[in-house]
Amino acid sequence: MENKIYDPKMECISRDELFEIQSKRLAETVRRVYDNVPLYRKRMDEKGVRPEDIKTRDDLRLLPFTEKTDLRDCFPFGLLAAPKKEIVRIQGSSGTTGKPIVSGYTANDIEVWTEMVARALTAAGAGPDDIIQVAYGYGLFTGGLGAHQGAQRVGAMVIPMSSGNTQRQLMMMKELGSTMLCCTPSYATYLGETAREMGIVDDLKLKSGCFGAEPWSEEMRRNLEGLLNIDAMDIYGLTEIAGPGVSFECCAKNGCHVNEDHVIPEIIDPVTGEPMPYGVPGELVFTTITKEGQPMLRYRTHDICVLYDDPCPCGRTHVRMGRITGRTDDMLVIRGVNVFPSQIESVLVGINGVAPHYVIIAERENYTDSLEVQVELTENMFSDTVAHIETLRRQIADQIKSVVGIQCKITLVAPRSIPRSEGKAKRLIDNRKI
Ligand code: DLL
Repeated sequence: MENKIYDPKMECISRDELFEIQSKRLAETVRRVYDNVPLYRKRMDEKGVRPEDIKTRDDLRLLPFTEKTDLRDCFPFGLLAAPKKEIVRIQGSSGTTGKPIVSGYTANDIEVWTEMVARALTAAGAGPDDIIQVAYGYGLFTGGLGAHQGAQRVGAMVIPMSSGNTQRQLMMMKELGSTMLCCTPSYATYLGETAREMGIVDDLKLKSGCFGAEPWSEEMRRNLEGLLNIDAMDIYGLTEIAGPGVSFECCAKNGCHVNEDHVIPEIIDPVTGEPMPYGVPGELVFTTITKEGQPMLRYRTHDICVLYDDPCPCGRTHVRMGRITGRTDDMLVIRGVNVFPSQIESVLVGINGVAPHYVIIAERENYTDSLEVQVELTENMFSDTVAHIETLRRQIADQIKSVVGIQCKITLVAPRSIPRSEGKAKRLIDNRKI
């Protein structure tokens, strides 16, 4: 059967042509959400904006913003712009509380997303001769299935390993001759180090990889490229907009090209909400312009970066994002998993024996992130037996794992030992230098 390969023409069209396409698709999206999503209709009515006011891409600034809290408040289906029977897939990621935020995809949304990832993999050198090992997690998280679909679209052979099980990953990588790897950069580093320890790096056929889902640096790239003898490319995305492939790096390795025929990026001043020019750092905002299931108007990612519109030597005309240099909220990305301190707090308040005083400490050692939660014991618990305290520690660790999705180190400390603050409590200490 003929393999359906995407059309690369769109990535190199002139900025003027792109403007026309974006304007048309934006107007259609606005009409669609106004007619089908009560929240958007209400927000636009409050601003006095009618769908017909949105004629070109430049009218974007008239539209209201959307926040992660809107997804939580409308959970699970309140933001759907298509009938539920047209939704063929749900993906999700962590929200600010225990509840995940979810996104519904129509069959066409899956097609578009697949194409976006296929572009990313192609830019990283993938083609039908490749064997692509997907070591992102499969499930609600978009990494595994997203990379998988894109890899199939370029005609490659896919190994759907999912994350973890490092020895087995490396055995398969060696025996099947994987040529590309898709996973978080921290897990790739770990795989590389383990492969070095096992002395099998020279037996591997890897040539490149698409790494994302968490912030990483040029230093981390150099280290990873050296460990595995590969080209390490960045890939960015978020569940609310599509998943991986919202933007991706090309061979120039100078920022991630945003798939601008499907999403419109903006940089805004995080305090005033005013749009900022290219080249100035600020908060990244996306509007989807081809999504049917759950379109997003001016979605505030809270990721901080810069957009560049200068020409790229690769020939793609879509603007590029610089690396994510921080967040405007307190979300942490730990080994690709989004963690909000409020999720941890929601677990702690429901547990007897600990006081509502805690600190969350993020560390990065050997390019791998870890989280420690220090929690104060109550006076009563403090004088209990060591065995009871250990049971409590394990209970906290298990509950946090089930809500947040990652294992944290739990340290139980004496009553009143966590410094009290006179202002806003400093509950988060991020010691990572990214
Ligand atoms: O992390 C989607 C993804 C999967 C991207 C696989 C790339 C590869 P979420 O779980 O919704 O989706 O988390 C999205 O992760 O807002 C960023 O803060 C962070 N993030 C994702 N990719 C990158 C990256 C997926 N390349 C959140 N660099 C985003 C820095 C990233 N941060």
